[in-house]
Amino acid sequence: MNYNNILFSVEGSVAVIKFNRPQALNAINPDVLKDVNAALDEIVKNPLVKVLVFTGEGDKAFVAGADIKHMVTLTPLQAREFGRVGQELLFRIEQFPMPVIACVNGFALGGGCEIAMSCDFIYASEKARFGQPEINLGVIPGFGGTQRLGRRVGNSMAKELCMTGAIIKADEAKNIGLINRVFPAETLWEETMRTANLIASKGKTALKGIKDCIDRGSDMDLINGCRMESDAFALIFTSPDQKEGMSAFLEKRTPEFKGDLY
Ligand code: DAK
Repeated sequence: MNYNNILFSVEGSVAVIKFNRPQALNAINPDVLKDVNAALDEIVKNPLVKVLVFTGEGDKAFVAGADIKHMVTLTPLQAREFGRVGQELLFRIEQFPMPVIACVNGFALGGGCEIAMSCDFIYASEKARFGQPEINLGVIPGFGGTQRLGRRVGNSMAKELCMTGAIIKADEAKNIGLINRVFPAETLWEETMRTANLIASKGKTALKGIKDCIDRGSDMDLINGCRMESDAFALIFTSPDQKEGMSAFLEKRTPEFKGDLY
């Protein structure tokens, strides 16, 4: 399928969605949301894909937010619909049945920071900048920023960032726990793909189990979370990956994971 607002590719077992409106610093409008949803549809139909990476085209931005030119004239009902569609997409990314990495190459502001936070983890270049500057436009975050930021960095830090609209550098984002790692701009892509390919060499069923257990467990008490983990653990014993992984260890060879319960 051809896309106007993203670049979509599959490199081995890794799918890459690149936001591609560099003239507007990859700002998000409804057409971008449609393109991303369509690419996600393609990925779920492709059994070879095991990891998804989001990044931005150009050397300046991941996504500089929702498109202000689009939003300025919205009626309240249109604004609610834009927010609803965006939030649904971010839930979809968060619950996507494979690991999702945000490779943040520049500005990740507003909706861009929110998209990155819906990914499983964030790698960033030293040039990356993060923030929820909606307050400077007289509005509040609308794609889940008031909810996900506090879950990542604690409510008081989230309040400070959302209330000041401050734009922070990658090393500060790492210090507060918003992102996992910072790399020089020249090596960010290579390092991201190295991790993506490493993860893609693991078993798809076990990867999905880890993602589900960590995400669902964070809303549970410890006992129920551990019970859920036991059930997920048991389920993996119906996958050929469990036999393959354990047999390969005992036979002193590299496992070849092919199983897919999902
Ligand atoms: N939207 C549209 N265009 C944008 C943009 C954006 N978010 N960010 C940048 N651009 C455009 C600029 O207008 C400029 O276009 P031209 O003037 O050349 O036509 C071009 O990209 C280059 O930007 P600059 O010339 O400004 O570049 P600088 O290096 O000087 O500055 C900057 C870079 C990232 C600091 C600056 O562009 C900036 O402050 N951008 C806005 C960042 C921002 O405020 N982001 C948050 C947007 S609000 C909701 C749903 C969602 C949301 C809210 C509610 N519901 C409906 C419930 C989400 C809101 C947001 O994300």
